[in-house]
Amino acid sequence: MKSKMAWMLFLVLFFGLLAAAAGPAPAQAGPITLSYANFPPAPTFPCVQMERWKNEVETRTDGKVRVNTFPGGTLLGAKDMMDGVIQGQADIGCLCMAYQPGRFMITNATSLPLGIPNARVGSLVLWDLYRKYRPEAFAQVKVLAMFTTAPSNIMSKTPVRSLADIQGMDLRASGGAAQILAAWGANQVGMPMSATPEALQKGVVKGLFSSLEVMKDFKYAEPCKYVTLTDTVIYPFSVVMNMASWNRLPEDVKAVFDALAPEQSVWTGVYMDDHVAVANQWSKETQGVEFITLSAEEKARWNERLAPITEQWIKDAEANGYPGRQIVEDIEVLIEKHKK
Ligand code: 3IO
Repeated sequence: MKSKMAWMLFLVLFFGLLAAAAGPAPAQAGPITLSYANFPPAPTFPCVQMERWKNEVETRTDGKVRVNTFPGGTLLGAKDMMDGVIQGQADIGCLCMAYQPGRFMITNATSLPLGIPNARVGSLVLWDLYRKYRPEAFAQVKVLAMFTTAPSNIMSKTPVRSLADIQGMDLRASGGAAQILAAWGANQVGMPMSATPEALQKGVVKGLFSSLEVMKDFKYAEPCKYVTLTDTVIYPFSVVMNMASWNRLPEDVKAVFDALAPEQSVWTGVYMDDHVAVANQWSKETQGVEFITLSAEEKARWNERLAPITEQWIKDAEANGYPGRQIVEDIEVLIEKHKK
């Protein structure tokens, strides 16, 4: 009798330890909970698309998945996003690829001055480019969406009506957009969007170069009473997921995320284009912002300065082992395709 009890105790302990060593059971009782990090404040477009993705996922999985969102850099900051997600500090993160230009060579080619007309087209082009090349830069993560801003324009405290006005002006941008500012003769100051309100406020910069919805969402229309319309160059974004977190998901949830990826990309582009229109009207009507259009001759001078940028990028890309010319041609073809 006694030995039977001891034997049972042994069995219980043995299998108990075995179970503990194997880790938690894969079938969870409650919902699967995922953290989603974002760098700018909640009212801005990267966070608006994040909340939309969260709602779609929670609805389409019938509550099987819960997404906890962290806007404003509360979980990961602008430049820590990719590595933070790779290391598992967040399950999901939204990042602007322009903040690490060399790291995302292929996808950042969308921020060459190739004439992407709006965020809807930009997002479709970027998504297709990603799907064609499957860049090594994303080998350690699962990509959940890719989208772009609308083309960039100059927002400034003093008016920029000609190339002469912009010479040496301290203007904030990042990545491909920063190169374009430099080509126009501005003193480009590189920093993420999330650092810009303070830089503007302290006078470290006299303006910025980005998509115009920020005039409303960051209230830049208060210090920046002038917009110079250049409609040049987008900023590319991606949403990435930690690979182990992805691998842990059940197949039906993976299918929901995969189906949502291209939809989310276009949704964000369309939201951005619509929101730029809203912000422009708000800037003009309630903030007294002047919108400056360059004459055709003046715009030709600005464009002339940009002519060498793409050829130089192709050279650099090919020197680094990327099919630079093919990438540029693909982007040009995709722009025409998605414009229709
Ligand atoms: C951007 C980044 C964060 C929040 C709103 C935004 N609108 C446009 C951008 C593009 C960008 O990343 C940048 O740095 O200009």
